[in-house]
Amino acid sequence: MAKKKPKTSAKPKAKPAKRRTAPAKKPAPKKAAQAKRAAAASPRKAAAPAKTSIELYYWPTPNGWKVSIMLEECALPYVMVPVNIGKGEQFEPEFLRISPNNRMPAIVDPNGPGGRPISIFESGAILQYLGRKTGKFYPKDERARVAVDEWLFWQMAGLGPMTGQANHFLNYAKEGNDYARKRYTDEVHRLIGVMNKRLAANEYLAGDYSIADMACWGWIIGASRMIDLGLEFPNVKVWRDAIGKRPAVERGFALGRELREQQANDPKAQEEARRILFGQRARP
Ligand SMILES: N[C@@H](CCC(=O)N[C@@H](CS)C(=O)NCC(=O)O)C(=O)O
Repeated sequence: MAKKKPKTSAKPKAKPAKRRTAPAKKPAPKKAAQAKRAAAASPRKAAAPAKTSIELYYWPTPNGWKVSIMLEECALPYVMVPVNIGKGEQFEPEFLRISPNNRMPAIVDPNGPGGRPISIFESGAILQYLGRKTGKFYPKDERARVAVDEWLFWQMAGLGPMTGQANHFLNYAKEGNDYARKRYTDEVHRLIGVMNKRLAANEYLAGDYSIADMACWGWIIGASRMIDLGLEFPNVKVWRDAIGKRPAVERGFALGRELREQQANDPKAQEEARRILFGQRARP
């Protein structure tokens, strides 16, 4: 992950000023390299004043894109802190203090409730928080908000996990797993069918364009590799393409792409990533 100490921790009582002090243990060259990487990935944000920038702990995946897209849509200043999950950076104690589930994305907002820092893990919780904070893409009206929550939770509990499992069995654990492969690809097919019906009479999943659409979009990009949307689910294809053309979505989707590509082109790094990501059990 981040080769720097997070500016804040999950402990809400510590003073922000203290948390911003440079960590003595961290070697300066690594910090500089990381800052350079983050700046290269997102020059506009890197220039934002440190005191107001949200830290986005991130790796370019469908769950990461949800938050990079929301930050871009809201034009919030942020700094991207790479968490290389293929190298195991999600297990570093500094990151676990923010995200105890050893999963990215996570954010640290120096201007949280009451003007104090707050850290948040779980992409759905982050989207809701940013929606409440900015008043954007998450309606205040209770009925409209419930509709957004329905589709957001549908993604969190259904589309995301099922597509993730289907991808695992299709691409990483093919041998002798016919049952699992069928079970998860069927379920992805069913879920996208539900979405296709919803989008037959609605431009977006829940009223206006919202965090529910942002949450689903990256997963539909992934599912597009398994299913021919144009052939089977044309409404989802129209929705996917329209959202993909939004400039903020293009920027959020591009964030850190080069980091992922480096890894994809390195067979050794891929092997290490599989060893780290698969077969995780509780740690002491
Ligand atoms: N429910 C979590 C899921 C996050 C998640 O699964 N992140 C993956 C990458 S897409 C991760 O960090 N994996 C690291 C690991 O498996 O150790 C969320 O929506 O934030």
